[in-house]
Amino acid sequence: MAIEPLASTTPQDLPQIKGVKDVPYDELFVSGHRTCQGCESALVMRHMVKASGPRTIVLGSTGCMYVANTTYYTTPWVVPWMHTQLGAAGSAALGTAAGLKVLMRKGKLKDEKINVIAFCGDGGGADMGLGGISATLTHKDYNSLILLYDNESYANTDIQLSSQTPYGAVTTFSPTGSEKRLMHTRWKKNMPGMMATGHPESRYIAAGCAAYAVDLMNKIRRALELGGPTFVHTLDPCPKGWDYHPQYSQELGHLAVETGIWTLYEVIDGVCNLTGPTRQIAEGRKKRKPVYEYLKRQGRFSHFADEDVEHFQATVDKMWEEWLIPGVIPFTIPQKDAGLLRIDKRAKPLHAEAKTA
Ligand SMILES: Cc1ncc(C[n+]2csc(CCOP(=O)(O)OP(=O)(O)O)c2C)c(N)n1
Ligand code: SF4
Ligand SMILES: [Mg+2]
Repeated sequence: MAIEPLASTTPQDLPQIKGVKDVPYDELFVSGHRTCQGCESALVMRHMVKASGPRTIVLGSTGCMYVANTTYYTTPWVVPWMHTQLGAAGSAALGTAAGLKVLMRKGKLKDEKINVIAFCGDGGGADMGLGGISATLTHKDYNSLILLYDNESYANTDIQLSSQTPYGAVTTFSPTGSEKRLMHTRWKKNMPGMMATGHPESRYIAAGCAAYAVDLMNKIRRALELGGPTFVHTLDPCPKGWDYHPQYSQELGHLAVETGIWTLYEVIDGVCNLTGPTRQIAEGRKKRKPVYEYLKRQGRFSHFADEDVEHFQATVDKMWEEWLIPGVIPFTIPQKDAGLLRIDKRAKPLHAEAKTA
């Protein structure tokens, strides 16, 4: 017997959600998973398919959102779902979108809009699968959304360090010790900013957070409506990896944005719009909270000394005060009145400095 799509959502039509009353009733990611209590990545999955509706195919890279969501004989996915290899979200998205297009052109599938969403974690997307995602974002003839859910570690294999792990955080690969308080001192890689600046064929790149559910669902919808290859990056509090009580997940999502550590924005056809509290902060309508408010709530930062908090704060201040677009594009203008294209002649290449030292 043919299974009819759910009637309450019009598959082709994904209007922007104006308020909670507009949020679709249908749940397409339901019970039957084993994610931890308070797992925000699971909430991202739920919001993602709620926003995209039933005519969606989801492809998932290895990680918590694969393993915990596919226990033998159970699944929370109401939409078609397929596992793909850890670094393969980009190629799975492109291959599926291309396959659908061919089948429709040959008349083997009804010609209709089917949303293709491939998700990956920060390990799978920002580290291992970066090249594949980048390649997919250049193929403008194929419609797909890549969603990177970022819990700031390789969580599924017991919280290892990734390029998205924040400065100084404890992971199983970066424990604190008496010899070395901070094992990890690299700043988080700016994945959505990098995708936005480097991929002119992608019409839509965004950064969101499940704590701002309507904002996130609208970003998913806009990506799918604009079409072509698109990318959304979410910051997802993870009680196990970040070491806090599960009841605080939403609060930590809010604090990440309110302290300016995580920025909410979307880049549509090369135009950047800050959204939610990020926009209010940038416009001076809201004051940025001190980063300590966020750091002190998580066990992974409990070894921080005052100087570590100060360094964290100073780096976030720099993102907001010196970057070309606050919290988004990490270029600075060398001389305030010089215009964008003039190169600061005082800047020497690093090797030149090494020679004179
Ligand atoms: C090629 C490959 N290397 C290593 C693994 C083991 N592995 C499975 S899940 C995982 C962690 C993935 O981290 P991330 O993408 O951030 O997703 P998360 O687990 O945090 O949800 C690793 C290393 C694998 N499945 N495949
Ligand atoms: S370890 Fe973190 S990301 Fe994984 S299921 Fe638990 S809360 Fe979610
Ligand atoms: Mg991860």
